Amino acid sequence: MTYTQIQKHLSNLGISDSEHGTAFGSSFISEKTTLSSFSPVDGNQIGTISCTSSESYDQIIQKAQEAHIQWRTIPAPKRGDIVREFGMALREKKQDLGILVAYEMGKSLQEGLGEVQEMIDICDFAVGLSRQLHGFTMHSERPQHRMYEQYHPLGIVGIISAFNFPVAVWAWNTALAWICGNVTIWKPSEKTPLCALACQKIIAQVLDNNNLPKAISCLLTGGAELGKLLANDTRVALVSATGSTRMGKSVATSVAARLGKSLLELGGNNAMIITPHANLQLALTGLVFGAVGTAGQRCTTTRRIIVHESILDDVVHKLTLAYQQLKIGSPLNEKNHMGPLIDTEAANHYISTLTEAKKQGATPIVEGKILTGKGYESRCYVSPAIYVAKNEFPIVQTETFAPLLYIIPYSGDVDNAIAIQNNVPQGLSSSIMSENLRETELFLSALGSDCGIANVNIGTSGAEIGGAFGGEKETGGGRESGSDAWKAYMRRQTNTINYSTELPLAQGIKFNI
Ligand code: UN1
Repeated sequence: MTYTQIQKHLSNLGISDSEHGTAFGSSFISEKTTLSSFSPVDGNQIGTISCTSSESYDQIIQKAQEAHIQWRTIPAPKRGDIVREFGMALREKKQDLGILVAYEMGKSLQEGLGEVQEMIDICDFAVGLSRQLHGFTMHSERPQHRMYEQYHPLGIVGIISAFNFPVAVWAWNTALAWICGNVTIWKPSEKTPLCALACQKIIAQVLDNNNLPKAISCLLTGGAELGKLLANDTRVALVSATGSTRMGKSVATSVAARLGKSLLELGGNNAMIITPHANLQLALTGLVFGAVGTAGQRCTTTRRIIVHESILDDVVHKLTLAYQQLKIGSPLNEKNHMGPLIDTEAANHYISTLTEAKKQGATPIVEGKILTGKGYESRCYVSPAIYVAKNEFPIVQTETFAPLLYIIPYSGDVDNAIAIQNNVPQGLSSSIMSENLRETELFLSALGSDCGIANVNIGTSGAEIGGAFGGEKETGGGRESGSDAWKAYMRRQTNTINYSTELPLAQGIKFNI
């Protein structure tokens, strides 16, 4: 795909190379500071966007509060209708937005389109959910009394998202937040501001077509200071943050200090266990996609494989062969399996991690490096690495957001592999490759994986939107996307109604006056 072709798709999304408005898609910025977006694909500057000033931040919050007053009075199924229209608009723009995601973030076009598909899927899910925001009813201990629970909107939901899923993670949050009657304020990664702007323009058009306030969906552009503003702002009822554990701890601390709500989806250190009962062909496919897909920049990326010693040589041999077949290059060329890392800083960090891993005692099986030459001018392309390591190495205990896979051998029973898999601070995704029921059921039991996601005969990445998505321990404990994750976006109220002529007290207490 040529740059001229890419530009055509950008202009279909209303993105020009110098964008000046951010909040509500129109000019609203008073500070001069700007953010430039560079593509890791070819190093080109794609566009420049104005940053939100603290003055405009306050105006955005006020507009969002006003919009919420109107939005919360609209019945949930009608709010669902708006989300349906958003899903339809995304279907129309799928190709354009998928290309922008691939070009600005650097993931393969297929994955870029897949990300937009996740947005469409969550919209469909949210539309159905808009008629199912159910609460329980209970039997009261008092005669002629009725008790039930209902769910109400929270107000403003702040969303902090990362560069690696520049559009889908926002959509998981917003689609649910909106049907629940909230308005949203999005602080996207400063590395992918144009993806955010394109999404904002699509939803702004849908809101406009329906004569609804555009501030139902707000956008902040700029650096980490904006995330901090959201975290400290008592007017923001819930802050949903996706990104590093370091960022999550800072958000969680600020939100907790004001007793606000937070929903955290942070780092993973995901492992695949391969037992002697695994179908190795299946394991390899899931493993290679899990380790090098999105150039190792998914929070669900497979970072460790825990392999039984009896099959270690076979796995290493097959994996090495598979890595030799990998094609690395422009993610817009569908022949390539792996595109670039997000920027040169990420590439340099990858290389210094490889050096550090060797220093700590890890042995390279496949060595990683920064690629140079034709097609690699952006200096963001790297080759993936496989190192044999011990789980207790400090470097293995941390998340490196790059295609570095550690092989950790285990001996004896599957319990030993499970103990290794759990012995890290993070708890997002996990998987076991085995056709032995005793092993797989143990892995899924309370004695098994301690992660939020535990898969059998599937890799660690590529979760469907219908399940609750998130993890335990340093992953933050939040759940986004499917199942009953919507409850995090609402406040629960218990109602007790007395339709008798008496006032009996609970617990049988008598209080006569
Ligand atoms: C993320 O990397 O933050 O499960 C989200 C997956 C994707 C979502 C990843 N559906 O790999």
